[in-house]
Amino acid sequence: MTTPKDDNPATAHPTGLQPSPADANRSEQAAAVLAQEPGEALTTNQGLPISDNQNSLRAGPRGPTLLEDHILREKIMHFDHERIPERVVHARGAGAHGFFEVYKSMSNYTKAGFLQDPQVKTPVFVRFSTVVGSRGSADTARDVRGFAVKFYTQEGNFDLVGNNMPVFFIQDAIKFPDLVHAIKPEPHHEIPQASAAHDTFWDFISLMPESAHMIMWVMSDRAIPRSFSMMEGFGVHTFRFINESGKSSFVKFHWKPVLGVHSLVWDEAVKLAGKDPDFHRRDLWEAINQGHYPEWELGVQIVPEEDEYKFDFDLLDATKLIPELLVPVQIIGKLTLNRNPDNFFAETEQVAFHPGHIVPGIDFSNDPLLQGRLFSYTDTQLSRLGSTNFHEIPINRPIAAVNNNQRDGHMRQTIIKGRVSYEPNSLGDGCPMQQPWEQGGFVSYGESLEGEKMRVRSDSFADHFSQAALFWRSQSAWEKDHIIAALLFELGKVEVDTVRERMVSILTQIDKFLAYRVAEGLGMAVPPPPGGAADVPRNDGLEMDPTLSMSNTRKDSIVGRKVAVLIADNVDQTSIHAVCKALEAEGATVKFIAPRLGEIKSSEKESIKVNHSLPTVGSVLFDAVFIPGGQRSVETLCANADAVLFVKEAYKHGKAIAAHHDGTLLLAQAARSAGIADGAFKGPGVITLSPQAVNDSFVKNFIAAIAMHRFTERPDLNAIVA
Ligand code: HDE
Repeated sequence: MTTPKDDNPATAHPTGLQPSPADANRSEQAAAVLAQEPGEALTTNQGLPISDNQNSLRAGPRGPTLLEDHILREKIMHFDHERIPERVVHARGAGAHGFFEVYKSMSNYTKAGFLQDPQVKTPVFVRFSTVVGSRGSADTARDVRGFAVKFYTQEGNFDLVGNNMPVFFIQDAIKFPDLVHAIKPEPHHEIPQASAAHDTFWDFISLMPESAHMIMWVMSDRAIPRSFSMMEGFGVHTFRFINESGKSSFVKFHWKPVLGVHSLVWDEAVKLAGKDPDFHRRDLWEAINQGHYPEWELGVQIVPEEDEYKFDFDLLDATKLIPELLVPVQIIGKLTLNRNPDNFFAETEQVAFHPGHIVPGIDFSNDPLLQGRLFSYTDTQLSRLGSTNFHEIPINRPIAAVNNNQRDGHMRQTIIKGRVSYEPNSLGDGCPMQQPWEQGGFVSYGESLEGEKMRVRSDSFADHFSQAALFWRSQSAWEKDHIIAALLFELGKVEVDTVRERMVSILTQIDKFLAYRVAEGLGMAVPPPPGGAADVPRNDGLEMDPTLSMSNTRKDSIVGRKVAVLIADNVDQTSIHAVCKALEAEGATVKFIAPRLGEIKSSEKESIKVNHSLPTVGSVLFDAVFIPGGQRSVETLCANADAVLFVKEAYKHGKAIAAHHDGTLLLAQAARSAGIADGAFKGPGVITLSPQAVNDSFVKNFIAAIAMHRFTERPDLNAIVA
């Protein structure tokens, strides 16, 4: 419905009110919008068409607003209630729709319907999240990432509510509120937001040696992923698979990203929090819009029930993983995200996950952390979504039929006919009826249990350091350096000396060299082991597991990578054509960055549309940089501090840089400004070619360098000021 067009101001408003002089002064654009062809009517929530959405109803042009204005009151009342409580943890997230396909039937292990037929595409909704920060915090904070998948299967919804790290801080759910209180902003001043670098967190952690393994993961670059599509996912707990004949095996779930596992470096993460706090959610959104659908393969580690006690750790302990060297991950299917949500609130915010949403063929283990979660998630949806009917919100609705005798409650949507709402009944022909296992009913696994009722932690949960040490030993040199730097940052922010000392004392049990380096960086002596003079006894098991290091991940694809091309007027167009076409053909995104917006004229007099001006971006938003030739273009860039910083910073962050012909001058300028006297960056991943035309090997070497992700081992990195 549009405002009626009428030249006579006296009759222009159907309300009968005179238009105000302000109406007459509206900008031309606003007038054009108001004058557009009739379209969908603007209405109240009762469907009443609205004739004036610009002015409230008042007594005369300058008089008070009338209480009678039901349209104003409805609109403002709804607005006042737009916010719902954010999730107590995992408040900040981004979601997407997609589908899951199993590669081969898993019927030997599980009767779960969605794991049987490779022809079946099971719809999914996935929500990624940070844990600590509020809804408005930055994406790139050092944190665990939530990786929650809702499978809408024919047998009901199955939620795999996991994280991007395979272990957790605590072994028993009863410690979860303490953990979260410790890591959230300190309650007296609400500082710091979205960060673990403060006293209460490290106070708690230093008193909870069971968190040692998880701390190693959180201090690694896994806690600052490059992209949601470049991180792994883990179900964390041991679950059970149960096949048709009732045989059970233990199972751990893994998501393996098709693009490999890649991270940011800390300086990038910090700068991104300012340059683009939405870095991860934007990356996901754009990848899907561009058709670069993020994909993960589903992997399972299956342990026969009879092998439950075969390991030197307990399968029920969520602070332990099963090393892939001991039980290889079998890849069984693929998840593809191919559709962005239509509405953030309706879908991503209102989606309600629950590890207790399982299907026949999948069951819980007795992991005490998992058992506690089974209570928490329904309870939290009640306070967040306000009603026991949250399952009726479209994003939460199963595609499987829902038939039961639950009734009424706030905001009930389903209108159930008939008078029968109890069971057993005869008036409704006994429906809905219980279903036996053979007909698809869920039957809990009949595990035999015996024991005294007690509050106790099993002795088999006692070794807190072996796997923390295994993780440390499995890291490459640069990963170890980054863990040390993270600990120095985090513990350096701690104000209470005794907390720092306790924490370094825990590190002595993981690795002596690690403890020494951290103690040295904090300006303190290496403290004795926790609780006294002797090291804590433990079982060291494997020397290392290569699957724990990101150095060993896939490095042959540039799909989803973003490449900045630095240009100014008179840039050489021919090299741009050759390089950019090849990059895009490999799935990378190319953006032209110039000192100003608008169009740049190449030396061949062609126009190039600028995507971003230098002051609005930074190298941290990109994975690689290409500097084409063109003498005057490069001279302009050399005189531009933002352009020089762009290149210098990209080098410092280990990114691939290609410079063609005169473009090498900007490289030299950046190196000199970084304090490298001879103007030559020393490390790998810098591809130059001068002065001949761009050739195949230049382009191929650049693509191979981008696929390497980061050259963190460049020898001159630490000397560079950027
Ligand atoms: Fe959660 N967790 N959690 N958690 N969790 C929530 O549920 C909780 C744990 C995880 O995108 C909450 O709906 C307890 C482990 C993800 O909506 C809450 C314990 C793992 C998400 C809750 C844990 C997770 C949540 C907050 C210890 C990895 C976000 C809002 C016993 C396996 C899901 C909500 C989304 C969310 C409780 C530990 C993953 C309060 C009590 C371990 C990915 O119910």
